[in-house]
Amino acid sequence: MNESPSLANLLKEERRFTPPAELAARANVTATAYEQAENDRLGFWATQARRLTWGTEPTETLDWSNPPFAKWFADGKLNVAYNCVDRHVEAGLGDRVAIHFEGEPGDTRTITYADLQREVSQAANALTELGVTAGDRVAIYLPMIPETIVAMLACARIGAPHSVVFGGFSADALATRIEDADARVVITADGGFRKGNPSALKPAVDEALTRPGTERVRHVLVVRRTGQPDVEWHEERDLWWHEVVDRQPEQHTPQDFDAEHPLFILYTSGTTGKPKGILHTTAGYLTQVAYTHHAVFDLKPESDVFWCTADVGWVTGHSYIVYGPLANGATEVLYEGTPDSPHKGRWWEIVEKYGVTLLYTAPTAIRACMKWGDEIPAKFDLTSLRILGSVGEPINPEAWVWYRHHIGGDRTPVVDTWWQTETGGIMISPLPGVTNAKPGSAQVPLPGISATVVDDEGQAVPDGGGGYLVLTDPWPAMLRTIWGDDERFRSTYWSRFEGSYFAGDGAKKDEDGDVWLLGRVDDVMLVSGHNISTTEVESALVAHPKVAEAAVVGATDPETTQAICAFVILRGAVTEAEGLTEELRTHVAKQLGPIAKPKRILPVAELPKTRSGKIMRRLLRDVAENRALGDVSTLTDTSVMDLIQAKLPGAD
Ligand code: 6R9
Repeated sequence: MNESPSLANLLKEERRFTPPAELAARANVTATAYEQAENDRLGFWATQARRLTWGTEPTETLDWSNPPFAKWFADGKLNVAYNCVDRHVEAGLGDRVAIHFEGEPGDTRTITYADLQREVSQAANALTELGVTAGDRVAIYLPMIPETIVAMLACARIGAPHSVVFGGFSADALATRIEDADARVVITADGGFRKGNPSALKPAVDEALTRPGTERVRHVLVVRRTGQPDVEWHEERDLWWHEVVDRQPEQHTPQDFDAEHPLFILYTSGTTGKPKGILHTTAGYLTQVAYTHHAVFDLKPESDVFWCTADVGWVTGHSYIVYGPLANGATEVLYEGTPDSPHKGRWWEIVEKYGVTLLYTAPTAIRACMKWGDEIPAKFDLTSLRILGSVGEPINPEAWVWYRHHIGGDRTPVVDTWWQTETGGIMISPLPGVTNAKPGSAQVPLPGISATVVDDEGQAVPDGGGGYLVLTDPWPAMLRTIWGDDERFRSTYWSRFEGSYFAGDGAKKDEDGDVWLLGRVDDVMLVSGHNISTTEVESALVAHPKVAEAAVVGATDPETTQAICAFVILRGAVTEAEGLTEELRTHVAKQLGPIAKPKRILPVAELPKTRSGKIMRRLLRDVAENRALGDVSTLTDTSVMDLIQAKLPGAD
């Protein structure tokens, strides 16, 4: 990308939404936080660290003497599970609901903080009995059930870093992750429920453990969730969770760990090479996830009901289902299944049932709901909602406005939160009681976070310019390294721009200095000498009333270097009438200018996505360039690609 011109500024979005006066008046965080952090960034984070209960208070904030290896609060000690559970019980909040669990088949459990304390203590005792000690890695391969949270907190309690692997990943993906982390115990379940059926998990573990490199796994702890018959059993190795955990004492004394003790490893697939084990540590991580959850969602723990719909196997689940909300003593919903099972209103039914006030989801889910039709959420009482969040991809302005209107009843601020597995917590986001929101923009770095947009030479671009998003100062929840590969950590994130963290995302700054994320740099297209972001063309397509979702890629083209090729999902009742693709091409040209007019538009039924809902443009590029498909192992549903390829001959 070295000599290519900066991203063109194509999209014009003029809509603005001010914070509701009442919310602004009672907001946890006001505009002064920016000033405080600006004046004394480290002092600001030292203050935030006081949200936690420490065994030994830290006297130093940041040690950056050996960049890019940061140490935060290095001489402090604490226990993460104590902070997420026990201290709330000690404060007299044992009866507060921590988790409203809603299983896909409709079974429910209500777990208070006192219940959670007992369960986490028992699980910690069980792991200790199995020989797990501080520093040992534990792989967790579970559905979205309370035991997943309990298992993670139990690991944290005894200082055993966990590595959660998506329940949807294959035996191969699981084996690679077990091997790389050198895990000693795997926690799994017989299965989970998905789209109305039990779906087995244990067979993938059995298969993974036949692969070389996984021999050091001593035990597999199996939660009984579906009750499927004929679970294969290895007598020496396998143990039922209920047999081992339920008989344990309900007390467990948490031990304090160093602030920089490893908390978890989470693998990100990346586009090439073997998955990167992103390492997060104890106190800096917990400080930032607790602070951001408090600030961005304006959490009032005594009255709010928070619901993050992410899978626990994604970083969003780690930070905003487990560690952030529980450190803050929140009440939250945990839902096992998919949004459309058994019907397309399931999520809204859950919001109504539990009186959810704060909802955090991904653009892909919002666009799916747009596709299913406005009448579905309209059937439910969603008036409890007061703040809506978005994460995972740029949210197209049209989807943002739909979310605010159809889900938020035009009352709720929408917070578009930019961050990564690597950043650990939210980095760029509006504050719901402060920021005048712009649909489609994550807008401003949070207090205490330093981010900017630079050009190819690493110079900050002026307002109105485009380039690459970088983080210019270390932050508490930053990854500490790639597990076992310091050199890859350095070269991946810290070598492109001297002294700054390169996030890998294209971005622009508008005239007010607000940041707009424009997708992964690898996805940026080069068309007749202009860099064009896939995000902007996708947003223009989604702004057309007939389009629910769009994925845009640049396909090699002899005349223009790359040609814009768009895959679109049409809204509910719209059919593929003649002239539709032409209408859409013209619409994009009108919105963004002729340079952005797609050469080809292909209506499809589904798009290839990862488990966290990100569109895998790389596979669409393979299709558009008539190549064999690359690695599909992190795709949710591989049949999607067959459907798309089957449509190709009739394209254009
Ligand atoms: C939390 C998470 C990170 C990548 C990131 C960027 C994209 C996430 C976004 C967003 C625009 C947002 N991304 N949030 N892009 N606006 N609000 O998603 O972590 O799975 O590691 O992905 O996701 O491209 O670099 P992760």
